[in-house]
Amino acid sequence: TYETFDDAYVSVLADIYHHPEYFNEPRGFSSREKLAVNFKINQPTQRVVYSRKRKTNIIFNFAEALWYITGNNSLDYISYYNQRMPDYSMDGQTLTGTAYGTKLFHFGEGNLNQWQNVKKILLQDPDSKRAVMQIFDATELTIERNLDVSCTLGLQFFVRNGRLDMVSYMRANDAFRGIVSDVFSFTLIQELMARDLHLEVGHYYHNVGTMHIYEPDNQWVKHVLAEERYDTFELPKMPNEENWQMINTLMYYEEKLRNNKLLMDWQAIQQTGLSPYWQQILALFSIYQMIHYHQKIDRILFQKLLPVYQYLMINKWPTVLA
Ligand code: 5HM
Repeated sequence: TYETFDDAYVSVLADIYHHPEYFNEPRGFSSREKLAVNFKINQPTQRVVYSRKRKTNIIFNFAEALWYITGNNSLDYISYYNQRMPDYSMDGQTLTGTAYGTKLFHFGEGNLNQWQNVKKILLQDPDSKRAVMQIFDATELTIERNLDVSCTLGLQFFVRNGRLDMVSYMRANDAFRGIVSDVFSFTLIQELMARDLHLEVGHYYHNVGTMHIYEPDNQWVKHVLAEERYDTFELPKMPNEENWQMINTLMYYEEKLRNNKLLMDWQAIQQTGLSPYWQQILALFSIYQMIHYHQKIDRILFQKLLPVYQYLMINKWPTVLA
């Protein structure tokens, strides 16, 4: 059990690195692994790693979580935030395994909205043990040379002691890279579901079939594990309000910023009708647009970011922002 994800990350990474059970090469990639790894986080809202060496990309984290939450599977969208995403796409337009949002909101042939199903079940029977959103789909293994098979099997929600706990189940997780964005996105989904149900966030439980580190990352992992203790921050909590409407508005502007059709300063962001929590995320996207398109950084806007976001941005893009 750990208080925050930052605590869990360093400890699990060290354990896989120093005490692997197996060395092998699935699909030809050398790695070390441990099977059936799990941990619990007491404060799932504290979902960021603050390492100076393994630099969290807070922009990608929010972009990916919102990609899931809005049921999007577009490669265009996600590759603007991460240039390596096209490597996983079979058709150059969508992602099939990694685009969990399509699974959550449009599952299978029946186009099932699993979010609504789970919400309904928990409203009817808060003690339920059936509130599962399935992600991995058996048909993914029947596709020849599939580049993108869901690593996540599913997410399970529990109302316990009046709070919303969540358990995630993954068949495979990269303990150095993938886990950082996975835990971020899953716990944000947990927090959004908690708000939907008017509950506080409870615990988060992470369960993984194979937790591994790829061999080319070994040197870098060693540096991260040798790092002195660094500063940590407090992330803001999602407010109790019309979050779906906020997300809708946020993503309306996100599309314009991503396509460089609009520039937004602090004043423009305040006039969107977004609440402060969501304004901060729009401000992050606006600054990322300036970085991505090599525009002059709006220093006033940057100064309006919460200290935690300023820290993460400078850590990731020191030469552009310092
Ligand atoms: O051969 P396989 O399909 O398992 O390769 C996918 C790799 O991406 C695995 O190492 C898995 O740990 C990592 N991964 C992750 O950690 C992939 C996804 C995408 O679903 C993810 N987290 N969310």
